[in-house]
Amino acid sequence: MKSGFVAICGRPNAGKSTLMNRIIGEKVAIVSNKPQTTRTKIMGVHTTEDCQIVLIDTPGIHKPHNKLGEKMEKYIYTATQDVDVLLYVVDCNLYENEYEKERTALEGLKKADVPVILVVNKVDTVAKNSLFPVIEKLSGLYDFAGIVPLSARMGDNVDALVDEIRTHLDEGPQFFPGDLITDQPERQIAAEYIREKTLRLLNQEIPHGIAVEIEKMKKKDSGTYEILAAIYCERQSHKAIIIGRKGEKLKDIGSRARQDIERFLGAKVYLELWVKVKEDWRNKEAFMNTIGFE
Ligand SMILES: Nc1nc2c(ncn2[C@@H]2O[C@H](COP(=O)(O)OP(=O)(O)OP(=O)(O)O)[C@@H](O)[C@H]2O)c(=O)[nH]1
Ligand SMILES: [Mg+2]
Repeated sequence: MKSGFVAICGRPNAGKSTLMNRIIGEKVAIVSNKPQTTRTKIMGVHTTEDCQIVLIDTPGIHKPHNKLGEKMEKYIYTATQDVDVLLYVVDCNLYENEYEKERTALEGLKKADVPVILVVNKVDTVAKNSLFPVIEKLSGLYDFAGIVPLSARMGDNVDALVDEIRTHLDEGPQFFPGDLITDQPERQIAAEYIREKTLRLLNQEIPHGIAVEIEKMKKKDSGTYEILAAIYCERQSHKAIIIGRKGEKLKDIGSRARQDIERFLGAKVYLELWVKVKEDWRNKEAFMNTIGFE
């Protein structure tokens, strides 16, 4: 049996969470087209007969602007310690001035001192011949242990990445039971699905100031789950936008989140959402700790 820990790193929006979900075959990390979607480290486990790959999805590497950002930076740092392999994910649609940003981000990962596999993602969005110069330039930024172009969204060439990871793993124990897919409790996944819908249905800066807390989650005898959740935002004016005209926006967020939660739990869900204001919470340590950013 081969086994090992693999951290997934890269700049915001590169497709790290999409890739992890794709490898493990379940949506345990939320995905959106807004940067800084992932805020903590999330484990996803891929187990086959002779191999167990423990993936750790991390927040996108960026300069922190608040205490939440600083916490995210710490999550990236701790996730990259004591792993066997690092995946560095890049969106292949790079502007000239972005290579330098990739180089800087890679420099920060050097301390981990493990093989780094470059994942050139979103190849479904470009023509093959325009990919070669991108790969060539990226390969000059770091002494990568391997380079795999793929599409996390479409699934193209993801098997090749799994094979590449395996070649860098040693013999080892199966760390987790074969049916375990994540370390995220159901409550946390439910909260994240709700936050994902706010990211997708709201614009500009509002979603970045949103936190979701599950206040109650109870399975009734009938098998139905009763979930009560609070959506925190940073301003009274944001609260009005999240609720929307006649409550339409909140309803939309709720019904989409409910569908995802039902699919994940394999059960019917009754979901009730409340919107609350907590000014500047992204700089309030105590509040962040109570909602799970410890
Ligand atoms: N076309 C295409 N889009 C992709 C691919 N992989 C991811 N995306 C999209 O890219 C966006 C960002 O994906 P995420 O998986 O949230 O990216 P991330 O790197 O986890 O982002 P952060 O958590 O913010 O750091 C989403 O809109 C995805 O649907 C891909 O292979 N092809
Ligand atoms: Mg992510």
